[in-house]
Amino acid sequence: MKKLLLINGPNLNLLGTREPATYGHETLADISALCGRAAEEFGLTVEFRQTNHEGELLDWIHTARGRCAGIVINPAAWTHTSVAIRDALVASELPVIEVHLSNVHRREAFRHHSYVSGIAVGVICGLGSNGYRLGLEHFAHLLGAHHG
Ligand code: CA2
Repeated sequence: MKKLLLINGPNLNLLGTREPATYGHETLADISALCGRAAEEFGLTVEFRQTNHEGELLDWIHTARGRCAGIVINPAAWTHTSVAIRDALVASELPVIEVHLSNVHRREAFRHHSYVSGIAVGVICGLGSNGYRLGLEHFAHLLGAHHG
């Protein structure tokens, strides 16, 4: 089984409780369940996590090296601020797919720049929770995992 680390940044624990016009009605638990089903379908295993603490996210990226085959990340607001997350992702030497629920390019100018996109295999944004599923599907292709 190919294992992926799927990590979510700050405030995403609030999903489904506020700002549904921007982020939809699904909770993070709903998205975790969706990713679990998609992983099974694509012959992958997924560790799905969320944190509001940047250092914790960095530690998870560091320990993914040698243990996981790739990283799917929604860095949330840290997308636009964190050189540290970019550096940790590079140091992991793992392929990275960046996911955003909303289309950041239709939103405020400060969301148009990402520190992660330049080192990612690809970026999916604006497709809601389906973006996570598509990210996992792409990893299944990249890693040659077998659909079940
Ligand atoms: O669209 C995305 O997935 C974002 O990564 C979400 C971040 C935002 O800062 C990025 O620009 C785009 C914000 C996540 C906060 O999530 C909330 C969910 C419900 C209520 C409040 C915040």
